[in-house]
Amino acid sequence: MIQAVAREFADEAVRPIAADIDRDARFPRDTVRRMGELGLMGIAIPEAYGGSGGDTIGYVVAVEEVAKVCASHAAIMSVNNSLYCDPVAKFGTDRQKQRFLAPYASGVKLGCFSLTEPEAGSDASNQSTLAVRDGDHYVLDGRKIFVTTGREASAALVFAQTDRAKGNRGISAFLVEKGTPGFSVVKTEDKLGIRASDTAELLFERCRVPVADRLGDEGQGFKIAMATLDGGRIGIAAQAVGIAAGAYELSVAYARERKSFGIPIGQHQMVQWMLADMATAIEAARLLTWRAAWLKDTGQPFGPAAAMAKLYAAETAMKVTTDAVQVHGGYGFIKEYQVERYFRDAKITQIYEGTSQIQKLIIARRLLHGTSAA
Ligand code: COS
Repeated sequence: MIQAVAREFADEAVRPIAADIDRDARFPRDTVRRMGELGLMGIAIPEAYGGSGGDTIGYVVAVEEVAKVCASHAAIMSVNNSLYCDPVAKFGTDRQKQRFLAPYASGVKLGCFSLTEPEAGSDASNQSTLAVRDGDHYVLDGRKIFVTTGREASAALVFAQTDRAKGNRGISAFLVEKGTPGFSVVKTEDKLGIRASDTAELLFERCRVPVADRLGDEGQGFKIAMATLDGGRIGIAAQAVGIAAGAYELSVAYARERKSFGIPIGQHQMVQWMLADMATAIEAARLLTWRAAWLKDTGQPFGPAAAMAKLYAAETAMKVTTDAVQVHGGYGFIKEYQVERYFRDAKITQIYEGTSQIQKLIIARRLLHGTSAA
């Protein structure tokens, strides 16, 4: 049912605007609000906290349907569901959930996740942002970059050092609302892909955050970030599957209709070869994604499975969209045919929420430490 809702919404409401919002780098406020009304912004969050009471499987099938049509909408959806609502639901106090979860899981407000810094990308524990305790507050100072939905969000989950000497065990997590003095958005990036989703730089200058708004214990922040990204990567895998599937569908349609040497190009073996490879890789990526989602839903360890799904799906999205442009030939290179948007959107799935290289590192570490890859 969730899949059908997402598919119908994406076809009817998103498809007509997808090219325009990409071209103009325009955040799609109306359709994002409608995603909230349809229950797509907090799919796996309990209904008591504004969510849909679904599960991770429901979440990934919905993300795939939306990404098939517009990867920007899928990115906005994925960040709110997995990187913001999920950790607040998992680590928040009841009071925090009332204020920082219910309006977000229902999509009335948007949340974002703010970990990355100029010197802390893949090396995520190398945080410079400081949170210094001052009575019943912390004072935050620092700069965060590449924050998806950073400009549009009403609250950010922010990671900062509370005790630099303790390294990753000295990082803590904070929920900070927009409008808090000292918290500002200083830049929005102009990007290659997912152009309708905003990617912002956030600045914290003597920003006072109540101790009550710290998520989890002091020093637990890095583990919260890592556990959150484990789940987030399943959503990005689903986004990558959707991007690949969308480009593949365009390619099949084009291969049926475009003629060369007197026959539809789909009858040429070299085109068939590309389409068959695309379909096979997409199916494999989808199954890895569903498997990771199922492991999460059934309470089993899922980090390496999520890394495998994200790695394979992202590489598949890049390969499939590259071949999809190739199937379209010169028409694939021009904006009118849409497929170039999928090609540009695919690239970020190999980078954000851990590059493909970081996914390999996570998978290899688990293998070498002798535990199951699941
Ligand atoms: N869940 C819970 N805890 C985890 C964890 C996970 N998935 N992964 C690591 N941890 C814990 C470890 O158990 C360790 O705890 P102790 O210090 O108590 O032993 C701690 O975190 C540090 O782990 P580790 O030594 O593995 O950290 P590293 O600095 O080597 O970093 C990687 C590990 C590279 C995997 C991590 O930094 C990473 O994921 N980087 C990519 C970040 C990313 O995805 N950025 C995108 C941001 S969103 S666009």
